[in-house]
Amino acid sequence: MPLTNREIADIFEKVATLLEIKGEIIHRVLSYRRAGETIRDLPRDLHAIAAEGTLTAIPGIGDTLATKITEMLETGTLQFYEKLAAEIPPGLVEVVHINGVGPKKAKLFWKELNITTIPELEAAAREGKLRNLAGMGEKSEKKIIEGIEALSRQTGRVPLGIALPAAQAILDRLMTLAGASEGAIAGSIRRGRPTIGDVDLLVASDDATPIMDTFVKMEQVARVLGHGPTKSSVELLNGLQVDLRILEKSRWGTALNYFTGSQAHNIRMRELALKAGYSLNEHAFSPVDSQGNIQEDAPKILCDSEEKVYATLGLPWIPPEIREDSGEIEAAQAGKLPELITLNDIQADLHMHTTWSDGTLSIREMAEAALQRGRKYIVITDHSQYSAIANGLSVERILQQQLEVRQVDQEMGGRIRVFHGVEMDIRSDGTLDYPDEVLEKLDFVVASLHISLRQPREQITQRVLNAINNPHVDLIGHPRGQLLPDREPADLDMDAVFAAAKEHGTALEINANPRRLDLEAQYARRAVELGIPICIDTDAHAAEQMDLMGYGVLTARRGWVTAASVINTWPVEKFIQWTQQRGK
Ligand code: DGT
Ligand code: CA
Ligand code: CA
Ligand code: ZN
Repeated sequence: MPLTNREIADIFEKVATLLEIKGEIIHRVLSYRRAGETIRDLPRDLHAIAAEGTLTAIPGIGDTLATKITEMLETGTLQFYEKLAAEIPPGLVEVVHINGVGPKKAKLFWKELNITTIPELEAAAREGKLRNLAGMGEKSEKKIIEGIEALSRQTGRVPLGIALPAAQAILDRLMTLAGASEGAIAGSIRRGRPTIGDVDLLVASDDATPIMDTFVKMEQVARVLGHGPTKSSVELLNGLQVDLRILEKSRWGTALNYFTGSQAHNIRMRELALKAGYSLNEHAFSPVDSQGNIQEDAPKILCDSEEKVYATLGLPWIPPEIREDSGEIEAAQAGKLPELITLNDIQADLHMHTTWSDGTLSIREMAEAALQRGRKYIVITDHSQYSAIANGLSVERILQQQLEVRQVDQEMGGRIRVFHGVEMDIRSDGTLDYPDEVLEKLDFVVASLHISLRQPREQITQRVLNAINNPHVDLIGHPRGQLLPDREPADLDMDAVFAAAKEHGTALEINANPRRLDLEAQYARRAVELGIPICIDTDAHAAEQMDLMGYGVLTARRGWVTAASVINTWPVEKFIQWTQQRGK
């Protein structure tokens, strides 16, 4: 079977890691690693590019790498990799990926203890055999065990921010075809889950064949996993699996409802249907007798809309984001579904960066970009001094920055208001990165954890509490510190965080960047139940990142959040009033 882009990317990345273990110069290591990353994200099939003879036009691919790609495309293997793998056990590539192990340690374990796989390493660590090696100790041994445990929790799921645009592009393409009358992304994407297992697409049409044929032949398809008249599955070049189902328009409602899920929600729906005398599946409501057997000759109820599916059960339509069997059925029955926040409710963005720290645009440019997107006010929140790699602001620089913010605010002439804030680090030792004399000069203070996220629960929770307890801190940014798909959140005592935030009226963020989506929905829901204000912020470092607000709104909707709880839905007067009440 010919290699896909992803498999070729994997080989290059393995080569990079093996070279690194070998002690090869970093420049060479990086050229393979970058090539791997580039190929993984490439929107076109390498076979097609090679056939055109334009491999070297790919950024980072020179003659040497192009020759290697050609070899893999033609033979399915790479001699250079095979030779390396004979020299250095390829299982070490996995070992290097463990948090707390790098190439040097992997080599040490291999040379000293002949460890070449993760299970061997785990056994050695649990038997206490690592702590006596050079540069190791009990603490680093324990860290490796934790790293292995974290790795085993990894999911292979894809962030929503990658899956949603990919799914939308395919759907848009299919909807241009004649005969496609309805189309939707269903499954976990429609429910706005932060990570996605596979993509589920639905199209309504009376003529499925040409749509199916187009689907399996799309340029971004790496392989066809199944190709049938009503259902096909493909794997994309980036590894994502996409299922497409095509059905008659008359069954659109039941199908969309079924394939949106969640499975738990579907089960509840089926139970309600049975109570009403029907068996419900993706095709129809079918009348059943008292034993629950389908009465084949009785007329079925077809639903061409989801509204009709819910109405048949005496329910109002339930927004997909809350279809998790976590109270939505009961709320619908009681007529108490929340009016969930929408993107249209968003008036402001209270967390963003400029060239003063690690952003790419000036204050003025960010203000213009936000204005273009219909924002009524923004807060400039660059990094504080502790974030040296992000060019964080010294006390002197942040005071200087304030003059520029005030000037831009003037220049914008009321079309958009521009406020001055900061994203202040909560340092590893739990102290805040600026003294109160500085904080009290700012309009809005975000405090965030950026480093030492693996501290024990008590210690890291105390850091966040220190920030909340400071009266100048208005918002905790990306509170749990997770990075999707696989970086675990910090081990925070969220009950303690909520209690403190409630006591001080401090807001908690839903960071809309799809790598974060933090707070996640279940925590946002709890916060809102407790009356804690929420901010949905893009944390933009560039203009386009302001367009990611929708992911934050989806996450909020999953958390049953209504506009009233979200500070940046408020008009600017109310925002100013709120900050004044907090002593600004
Ligand atoms: P994912 O792909 O893991 O991110 O999550 P989903 O929710 O997209 O799950 P998926 O793709 O397996 O199936 C899509 C929907 O189809 C799912 O949300 C509910 C429905 N479904 C699939 N299998 C079953 C099942 O065995 N029972 C029920 N009740 N519904 C199912
Ligand atoms: Ca799915
Ligand atoms: Ca699926
Ligand atoms: Zn930030």
